[in-house]
Amino acid sequence: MRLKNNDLTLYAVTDRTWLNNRSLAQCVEQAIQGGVTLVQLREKQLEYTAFVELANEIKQVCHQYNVPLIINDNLEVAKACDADGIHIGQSDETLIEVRKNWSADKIYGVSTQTVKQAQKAQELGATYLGVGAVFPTSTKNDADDVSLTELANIVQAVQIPVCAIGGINQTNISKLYDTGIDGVALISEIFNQDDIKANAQQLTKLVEPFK
Ligand code: TZP
Ligand code: MG
Repeated sequence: MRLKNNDLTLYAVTDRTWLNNRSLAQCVEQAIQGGVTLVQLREKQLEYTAFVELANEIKQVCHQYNVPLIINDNLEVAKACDADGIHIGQSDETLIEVRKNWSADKIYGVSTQTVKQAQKAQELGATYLGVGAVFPTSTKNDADDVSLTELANIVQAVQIPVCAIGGINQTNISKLYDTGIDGVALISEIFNQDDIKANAQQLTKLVEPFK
């Protein structure tokens, strides 16, 4: 599945911290039913076999709703489950290496924090950029800060779509309306919820200005 227009609007990045007796597949399905447009499976600890198994399960849910699945930072897993794309950070395997070892028609997302990094990622064939952390977050301890001015500058400097990430919630999301981004990537605001679907439905109204 390719990245379609508006797929970055409400981007859910997974975290199993808040499952509360639910499976990740159930949580992802509720998020999609609430209006999530893109899913990234982000697993920092899982070993290969368990990661592939989970990825296959999550892909089945995503594809049932025509939502692309992106794998965070693990090309072997992305290939094994035939995901729709991969998301890499600045300290991960380079975009050049990753693109060399996978199909050209896959989605390649890259985390960037500066205009220079953003321009380079675009030049090397990134499909979209994730920029952040735009607000304080307790989900990723080593996240760098990106000002809203730098975020807007990045949007201006590239032609590929850009989403913001980091500490975004229903209260602060409107601060991003003037930056020109195509959408938001959320972890805790999607998954740290008792009613993931109802909350995502609320979020879909708040992301309308990004379309
Ligand atoms: N990259 C930059 S900030 C961040 C990542 C993965 C964490 C975002 O999580 P949350 O819960 O939406 O603040
Ligand atoms: Mg990474």
